[in-house]
Order: sequence, then C-alpha cells, then structure tokens
Amino acid sequence: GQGSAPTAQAVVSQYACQRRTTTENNNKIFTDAFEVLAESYEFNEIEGPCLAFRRAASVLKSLSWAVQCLEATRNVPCLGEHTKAVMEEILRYGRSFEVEKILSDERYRTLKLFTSVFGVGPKTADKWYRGGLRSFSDVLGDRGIRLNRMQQSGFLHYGDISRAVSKAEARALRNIIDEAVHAITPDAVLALTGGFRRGKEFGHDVDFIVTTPELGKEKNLLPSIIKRLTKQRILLYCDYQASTFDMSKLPSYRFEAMDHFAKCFLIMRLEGSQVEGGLHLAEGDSRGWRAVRVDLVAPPMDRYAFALLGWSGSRQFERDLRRFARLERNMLLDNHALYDKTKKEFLAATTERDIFAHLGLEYIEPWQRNA
Ligand code: DGT
Ligand code: MG
Repeated sequence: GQGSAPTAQAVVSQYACQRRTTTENNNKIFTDAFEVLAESYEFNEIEGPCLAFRRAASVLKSLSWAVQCLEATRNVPCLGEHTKAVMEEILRYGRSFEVEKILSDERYRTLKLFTSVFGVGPKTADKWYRGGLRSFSDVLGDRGIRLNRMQQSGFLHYGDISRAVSKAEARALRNIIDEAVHAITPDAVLALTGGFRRGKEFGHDVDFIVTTPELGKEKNLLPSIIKRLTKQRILLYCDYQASTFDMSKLPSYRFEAMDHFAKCFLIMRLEGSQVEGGLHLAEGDSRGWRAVRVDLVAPPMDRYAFALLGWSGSRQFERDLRRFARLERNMLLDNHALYDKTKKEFLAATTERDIFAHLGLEYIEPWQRNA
C-alpha cells in the first residue's frame, strides 16, 4: 500500500545498496520524467547531470510514500536544484515542460528510435542522425550504410525484441536452457539473474549465469550449449565472446565496462506451446512462436557470487555498490572480485551474503534491489 510521508522521517541513505527498493514505485510521475532527462544528457554525453537524475529517480523509487510536496523530501538525499525544479513543475502542473520539450525534440526522438534496435548504441545512432537519417526506412534504404550482423538481426526481429518478455516466457526459456546445460554437464549450476531475479513481471531480455562446480570445466560450457541449441534450430542469433578474465587484475570500479567472463548474446526462438498461458504477443498476432533476447554468462565457480551479484542489478544498485565499496570502505568491487586496498588483499566469497558482509552492509534481497 501507499504510505504517507512519515512525520519523524528516517534518514534515507544516499547509497542504493543501503536502501530496500521493491518493484512498487510510488513516484513514477517523477521517475519517468527523470529517466527522459537522464537519457537526453546521455545522448549529449553529459555525464554529471545524467547520473544525478538517475540517482534521484533511484532514491524516489525506494520511498514507501508518494511525494506530494517538496517539503516532505527534507530527509531524502540526491535531490539537487535542477531535480527539485522539475519536481516542483510536476507537482504544480502535472507535467514538466522541460521533459515535454525533450520528448518532442527531433534529435532525441531519432536517437531513442535508433538505439531501440539491438546492436545500435548511442554512437552509431548519432552518426546516422548526423548523416540525415530519421527513420528505419532511411537507414535500411541507405546503400552507404553497412549493418553488422548484430544490427541485421536487430532489424529482422525488431517487433519481437522490442516487445517485453513475460515472466512465463522467462520460465519457459529457463526450462530450455536447464535441459541443455544438464544434458551437457549433469552437475551444472544455472541461475536466473537480471530483472526477473528481482521479481520484475516483464523484462527486455532474460539473463542467466551458468557454471560447473569443477574449476576450468566452465570453459567448454557455452560452446557446448550453443552447439546443442543450434542443433535444435532455436538459435536465431548468437554472438559468443570467450573469456578474457585475468584473476591477478584488480577490480575496476567503472561500472560501464563489461566484465571479462565468457558470455553469449543470443536471440532465441520460443514456441508458444512451451509457455504456460501462451506467448506475450500483440493482439491479433497468432504466430506460434516469438524471438527473445537471452544473455548467458559463464564465470568460473569461485567467482560465482560476484557474477551473480553483478548480473542481478539493477544498474543503479550495482553502481552504488561499487561507489559505496570505494568511498566508504576503500575497497574495489566488480563482477569478478572484491579487493581491500587497505589490507592489499582479495576477499573471497561463495555467496552474495559473504560479499555484503565483507562490505559491512546489511543483506539486501534480490527483490529489494530494484533501485
Ligand atoms: P531488463 O532486462 O531491461 O528487464 O532489466 P535488467 O535489470 O535485467 O537489465 P539488463 O538485462 O540490461 O542487465 C542485467 C544486469 O546485468 C544489470 O543489472 C547489470 C549487468 N550488466 C548488464 N550490462 C552490463 C554492463 O555493460 N556492465 C556491467 N558491469 N554490468 C552489466
Ligand atoms: Mg535483463
């Protein structure tokens, strides 16, 4: 239920990893607006305000009450001048004129459209925009543009991939992957991560971690899974990246860099008959299958806890875990390891709880990490 602003307010931490954030968002009118502003700054490569709006959105998502006046946010951190001005507008007029201006801006709209294609990042989108392209037919009709394999698949399966994946579809994919990994290695470990592990009803893809208890054996796992899924003719696209993991390297606190574990980015064909309650398709779409984006990551077992924590998200939760480790504990955390800079040693972990304990943080359940 939607609570009201407590009178004697508890202080809210500036770190998402010290807050409990479920999927229930009582401040969506503000957080949706902040996300547009953050994305607009991202498209213009202005990092400071972009992160500031993401942090503000994240802190409002953690509140058990809806903000009804600015005075009620006295004990809420991460709300700067600009953020408060936008909130003031929304409280007064029900909408933000600054956000509406962005939403009608041609460059923002075009970059948003282009980056919605699998394999197209902000750099490519901006290059196309500067080349005068404004629509998919402009891109596909331009003979000067060479699409890579990922982008070709992105356009080919655009309708399906841009459609949300349901929990039932994620479960069906879990069963398919589960069957494949256990046929290959009976003692394999499979975990659902990403948004579905956090209890989300819908996602843009389905994320899994797969590994084996026996160190080193995980190396052949993804290639074997890919071979099997290919034979079953359910792989529509596959980009496999072998491990570049170096265990002597210190963790990188930069979140944006991808980790070094073996992984594959897939587009899988999911049959309606495999999904309880049927496929999540557009009304009137009676196809018996759909395409779904799936990510598989294969860390060595001794890094399983770090990989699981790192891939469970949310992105803002991950950013703040790393920031907290560095600024409050003089430690470096990433998807591979935790390093104590004071003691000059790596801290091992077999469970996520071990990592929270090393950091001196209360354990936060996956469904409380929707920061
Ligand atoms: P979704 O799929 O839109 O419902 O939401 P999520 O939370 O599943 O997001 P997704 O699938 O993009 O990523 C899942 C987690 O994997 C994310 O919370 C953190 C991790 N991850 C994904 N991409 C990166 C990346 O580029 N760098 C790092 N360090 N971690 C990433
Ligand atoms: Mg995901």
